[in-house]
Amino acid sequence: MRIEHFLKPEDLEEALRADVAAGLTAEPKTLPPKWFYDDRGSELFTEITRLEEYYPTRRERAILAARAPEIAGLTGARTLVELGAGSGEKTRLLLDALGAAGLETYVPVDVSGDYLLDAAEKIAAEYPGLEVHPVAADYERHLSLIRGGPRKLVAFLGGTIGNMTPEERHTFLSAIRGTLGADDALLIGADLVKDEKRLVRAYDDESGVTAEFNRNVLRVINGHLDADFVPEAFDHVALWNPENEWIEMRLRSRTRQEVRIGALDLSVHFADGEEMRTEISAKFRPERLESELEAAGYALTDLWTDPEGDFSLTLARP
Ligand code: AVJ
Repeated sequence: MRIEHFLKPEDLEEALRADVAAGLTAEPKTLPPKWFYDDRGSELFTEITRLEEYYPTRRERAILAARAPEIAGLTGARTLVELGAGSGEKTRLLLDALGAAGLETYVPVDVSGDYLLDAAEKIAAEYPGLEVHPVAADYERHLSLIRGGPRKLVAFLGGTIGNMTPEERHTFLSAIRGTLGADDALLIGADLVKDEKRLVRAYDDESGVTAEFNRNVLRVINGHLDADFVPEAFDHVALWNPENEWIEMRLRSRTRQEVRIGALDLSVHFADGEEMRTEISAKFRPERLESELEAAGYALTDLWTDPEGDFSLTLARP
């Protein structure tokens, strides 16, 4: 199997350098969540999805298990383009249903080439007759390059849309819209606004896995940019931001400290207790999903939730 590459390893390193340089010299400091996911970060995220407190993954899986055949019937998709292709259990629910309804091609898109090829080869082996075309790309930058014939379904699952600000969502949804024809559709998984205690617990679990996941971004920077962050010198913080209706993860410096980023020739000062934002995870109301989709040129045609009303799956069309 061949991967189509729009991203070279150097491009990723360059993007990391630019993000870290900008984020650590900003006031307040920030780091984008996309850099959590090296091998260790991806393992930690998988562990998170199994935590009792972290409901989104199992809720989304329940919705897909119940609705995949309906989605197949409504879209009649011949190509599935999956942005940020995950490890696959949820993908398989979609592939099973779409496959029975005439799916021909699966295009998993992800930044991490190695992982992607592995996952794609497994799927190709399990679904004989399905064409699998993995694409290594940054779906925020290379959307227009991603192919897919007529009747395509673009899926963006997992609630990852919550990592974007409203402005970023508008840009992203509009860019996808630009690649869709009249018979195409967009499927989005989004977490819903709910009781604050449950939300915070989901991002600050008892066993500290999310805290380790959060600190992992510092290890990624150490490894790739010759930095000397001491991850243990930062506390994990998760809080609900009610104005923006998003969860924020932060790292709070336990002391006054200097960190050296060798590859950027940069020294960064942290005050005692200084907080650096590492992720937003927006939670939605159905009205908001509908209005944002409309503003980006779609009609929301279906919105499903799990029986508890925790998570949503939305089908939208041009
Ligand atoms: C993979 C982005 C959907 O926002 O819930 C899990 C990442 N962060 N715990 C989320 C995450 C902390 C997750 N997404």
